[in-house]
Amino acid sequence: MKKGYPIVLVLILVLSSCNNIPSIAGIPSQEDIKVIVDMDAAPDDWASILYLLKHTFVTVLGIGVSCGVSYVDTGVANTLGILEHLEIEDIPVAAGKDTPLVVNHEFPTPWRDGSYNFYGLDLPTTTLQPSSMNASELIISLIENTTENVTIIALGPLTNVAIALEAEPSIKNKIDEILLMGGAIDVPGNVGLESDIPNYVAEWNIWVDPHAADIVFGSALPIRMVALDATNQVPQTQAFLDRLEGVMTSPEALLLYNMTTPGLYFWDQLTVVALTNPEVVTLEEHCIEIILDLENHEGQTNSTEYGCTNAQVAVSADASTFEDLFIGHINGDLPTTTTTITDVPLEVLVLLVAGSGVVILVFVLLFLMKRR
Ligand SMILES: [Ca+2]
Repeated sequence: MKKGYPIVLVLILVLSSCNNIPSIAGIPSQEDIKVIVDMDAAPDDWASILYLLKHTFVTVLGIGVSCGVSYVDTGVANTLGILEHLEIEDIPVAAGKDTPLVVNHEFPTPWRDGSYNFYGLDLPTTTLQPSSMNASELIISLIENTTENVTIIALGPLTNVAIALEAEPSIKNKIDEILLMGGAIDVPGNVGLESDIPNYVAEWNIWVDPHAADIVFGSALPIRMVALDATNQVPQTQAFLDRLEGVMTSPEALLLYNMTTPGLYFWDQLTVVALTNPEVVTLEEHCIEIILDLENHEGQTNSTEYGCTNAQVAVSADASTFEDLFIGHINGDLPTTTTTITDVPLEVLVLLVAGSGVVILVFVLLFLMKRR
């Protein structure tokens, strides 16, 4: 080995370690997130899909529709209608099981009937066809046919996800995380608040299919659960609509305007923003037990003291940051691959400057050795 080469090797090793520089504030460390969305085709689900479609870090591999707010078949047709409106024809949409695994719970009929008129959206009937597979088959097929790991985003009852996990447990090896909207920890549930069902502890998605939730939370997969505790802090407001109206230019932003209803909450929307920007919520570790058969507690996400942690639970949210990110990305105003110098923490700047100095030193040494 020529004299001087050991120094160069050491410097190269130092440089390699600089790859571990922390991610820059506001920018996710993972820049290509493959997701499969399973959702129940309500306006907040679609608004969330608009966000995922517009975000350059995210690739949507496919969409399943679960037995939730919409009826499954109308939910599939409506979702295809939105995709066709956006001229997107290469994302498969599949119908899931149209009832929960065990119980006969369902969302209130007037909510479900709203799917017949597209929840007031004025879009033509689609010519796109659903996947020939059902939703759980689609989930399995997409995971088995991609070389990379995926994230499952569940925005409705967990029926399809649970069926897929039970039918083909090997897919767990290629699932990075299940990110879901559901449950309540330290706030009341919304089932009893929004219906005559005397259950004041459960959240709708978990209540509709508690047995599916039990399978998912018992899967040992990493779970991030965006609970009512967090979504209660992001209301859909007239101020949000007014702000959106003042800036909207993209087709997705125009759709979002018609999908936003003051008085509701950004349930699913907060969940997908937490995918790309985890800092928008505050997480706590919990051991979540799904209550299956205690009267008027079915579907409660009970945080127990005696189990091991099985979920990161979002318990609060930064509404201002959420709105900035949600509007910015859907309208195409926010860059997702660059950042400003003011966003970079001081310690990262120091590392970057030090790293640059090392690079210059390596080139000088190489230059000097070549001259010998
Ligand atoms: Ca939903």
